[in-house]
Amino acid sequence: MSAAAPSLQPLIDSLLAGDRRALSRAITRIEEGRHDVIAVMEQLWERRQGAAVLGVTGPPGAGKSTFVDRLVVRLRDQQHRVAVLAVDPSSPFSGGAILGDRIRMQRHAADPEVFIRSLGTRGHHGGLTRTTLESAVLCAAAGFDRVVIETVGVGQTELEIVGVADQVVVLLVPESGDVIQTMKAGLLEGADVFGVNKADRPGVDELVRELRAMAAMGRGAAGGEVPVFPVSATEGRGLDPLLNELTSRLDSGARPLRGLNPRGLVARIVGEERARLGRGRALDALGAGGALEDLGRQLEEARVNPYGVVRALLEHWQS
Ligand SMILES: Nc1nc2c(ncn2[C@@H]2O[C@H](COP(=O)(O)OP(=O)(O)OP(=O)(O)O)[C@@H](O)[C@H]2O)c(=O)[nH]1
Ligand SMILES: [Mg+2]
Repeated sequence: MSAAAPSLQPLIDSLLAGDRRALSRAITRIEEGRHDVIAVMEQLWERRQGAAVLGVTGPPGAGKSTFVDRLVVRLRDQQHRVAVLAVDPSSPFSGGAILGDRIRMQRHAADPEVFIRSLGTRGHHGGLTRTTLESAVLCAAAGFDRVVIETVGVGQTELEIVGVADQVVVLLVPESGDVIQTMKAGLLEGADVFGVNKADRPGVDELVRELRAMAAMGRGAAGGEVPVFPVSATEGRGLDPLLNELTSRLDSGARPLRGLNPRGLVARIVGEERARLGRGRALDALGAGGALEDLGRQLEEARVNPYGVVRALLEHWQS
């Protein structure tokens, strides 16, 4: 095991001691795509053991945050330390907070055993899957043994984001009917449990029937039939059966990072790092004292065609 850069050791030590600010700072480094994250991850990877990751996904406004707030109450009742990561795939910048999520989970803000963080990617490296995975592992390393990931979406791509989760709850509402029609296959493959939220409104029974029929025909993420629960997250109605199902699944059969394809992960990270190194080499070659410094200068003065310079660089490396 290689140690992280010495300057990072205090951050890692604070994180391992459960310090939420250190955890948040470490996650920011992930979002920024810092190179040193790899050494940090290497050092902390084994610490994911014992933590369970729960994905909550569904269309915008389905009530995910309201549900997560209730889920956190339940997990805290069970003495778990809970981290909530709210992912917004539509925005590359998290800025640290999504207002609605914060408001709906406000009552946990003062609880030192709860960590709430919005997650974005600055778009340079890795993308959201890697950001989510690495942040979840850091939460586990900081002693949060239940990590809840809230993410918008019902399509295959969005479900990939929670591919790192041990259990995935897909939360739907009657208004999302059209979405369901187009997303059936992806929905079923990605879900362990369906919640049909806003059951205090009309239209829920029909959607529950439709989902149950769909679930009976296919296989969910874990290979079994996916249970469907009508709930009202705001009123708390019908929530207990769903929460019982979820927590008992997490307690008994959590499979850390179930959806992870380790070969794919390594291949992707190596690709990213090589690209980064390649960029560095190209800049060196074109910079002061570099083999192609003259070309770099001409590029700056717009006297050469950039694509011609790319060709020259590639030829330079091949020779
Ligand atoms: N009637 C009713 N409204 C609900 C229920 N659950 C949530 N809502 C409302 O739906 C709105 C959206 O709730 P959120 O919890 O923010 O939904 P979300 O899925 O997290 O939304 P995004 O993160 O923006 O995608 C809020 O106004 C909630 O009060 C419910 O069970 N019944
Ligand atoms: Mg939300």
